[in-house]
Amino acid sequence: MPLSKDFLWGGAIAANQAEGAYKEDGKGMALVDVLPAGQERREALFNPEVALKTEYNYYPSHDSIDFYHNYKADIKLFAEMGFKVFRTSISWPRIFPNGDETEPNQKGLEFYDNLFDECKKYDIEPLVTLNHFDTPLYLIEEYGGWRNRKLVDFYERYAKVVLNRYKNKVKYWLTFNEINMLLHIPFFGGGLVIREDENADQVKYQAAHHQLVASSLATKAAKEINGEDFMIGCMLAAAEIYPYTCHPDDLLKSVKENQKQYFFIDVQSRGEYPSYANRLFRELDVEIEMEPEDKVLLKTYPVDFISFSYYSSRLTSADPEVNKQATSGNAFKSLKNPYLESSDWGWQIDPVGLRVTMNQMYDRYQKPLFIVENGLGAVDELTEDNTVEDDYRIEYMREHLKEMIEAVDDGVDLLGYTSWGCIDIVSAGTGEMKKRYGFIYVDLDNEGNGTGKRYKKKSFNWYKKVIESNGETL
Ligand code: P53
Repeated sequence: MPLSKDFLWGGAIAANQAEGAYKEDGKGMALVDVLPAGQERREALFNPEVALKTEYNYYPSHDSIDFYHNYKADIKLFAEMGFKVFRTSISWPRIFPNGDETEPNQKGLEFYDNLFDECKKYDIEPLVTLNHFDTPLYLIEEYGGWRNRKLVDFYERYAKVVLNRYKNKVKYWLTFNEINMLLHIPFFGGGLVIREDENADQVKYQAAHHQLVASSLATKAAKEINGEDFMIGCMLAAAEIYPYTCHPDDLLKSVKENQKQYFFIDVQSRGEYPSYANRLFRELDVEIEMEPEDKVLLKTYPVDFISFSYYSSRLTSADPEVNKQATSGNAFKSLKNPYLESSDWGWQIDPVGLRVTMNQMYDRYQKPLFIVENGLGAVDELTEDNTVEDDYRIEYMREHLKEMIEAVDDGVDLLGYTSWGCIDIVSAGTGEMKKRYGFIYVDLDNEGNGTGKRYKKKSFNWYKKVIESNGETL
């Protein structure tokens, strides 16, 4: 078996999709707190200017699954499955409600103390994202989100506070969730509201530069606070982009599209802007404004490891006519791959693509990888005896884990695997509860009705055995 005995098995959630308690104990509003559910959410995500002015009937993040009050019982269930690691995020506006304060909110800090202590009780290593789609709303309304360089300072202050506070409780940190999401859903990733008369690429890449600098500053702070005891990672929404045909133009197109994804990690891991960015920026008419010290900073403080989410591969063509048929099951547009099946939400299922992606990333960076999201969002039905026969989820995960193990056998250094939404939570993309990923069913519907009770699905016991056997029994 290629997996080492200290391989970190576990599951992942994010504060804004699970905690609820959106105003409790002094928490400020996050950008997700103004996003509705369902079809309205898609519109809001791509038209945030309207969304910010609209009163919706229901906001899924306000209560979510109330992890804020249920975390003890939930972590106990994770421990029962044998989790060695639990990925969650710290809600920035719980710590700095508006984002630009100088003093943190003590109640917010206490919550995460208690949460991490609870993990320690079961020897579960927390893996903590500093910013997962929940930039404080005030920083968007008052400063324009990540287009404003001031956000770098606010983020640095926040990062220093939490890195210091939890230095004896948390070893693994991620600076930004799916940093490349900024290009695809700029409001989610960067709190950006882009006007029609602006060069959107200019705004996005400038904001990206700010996040890249902020990420390096967090890494710098981490090294100063806790030296080598911290492990700091970046996080990419990864998915190899395949050429539609073997036509050389299609291959070239896929190479170029892949570069656009890897751009972020190239900077975070190698510590400098990649050479292909010169031409890309020229063609997009983008000019990055930098402070004199930025380049040295990026070079001096790269990440220690590279984490990523993987749900499916993508497909692109050099022929604009063909590319018109690309559809988006999620934030990423893709052509239909005739060899693949799709999930209930149209995400194409490609386990081999995980092995491909891992090989590509490891070849490129030669740093340990960490799969921090992977899983199947599906419609689950609670049976009469209070379980879910989610064989489709087991099948999805089994096939992905097989390929993951193959990739490790290929020589990829992999720290761990945390499946996405180990307990049912609100979907990021659609705001629905109906799109479930968990091993644990939560009795809530799309409008927030239900008891909120937790039930073990069939996959619960399956995953427990996977962990127990360190991946031998799939
Ligand atoms: P949901 C789109 C494409 C790939 C990853 O997504 C994405 C998204 C956003 O929808 O986000 C990540 O909940 C993200 C999680 C999110 C998960 O994928 O839309 O880091 O917050 O929940 C799954 O099905």
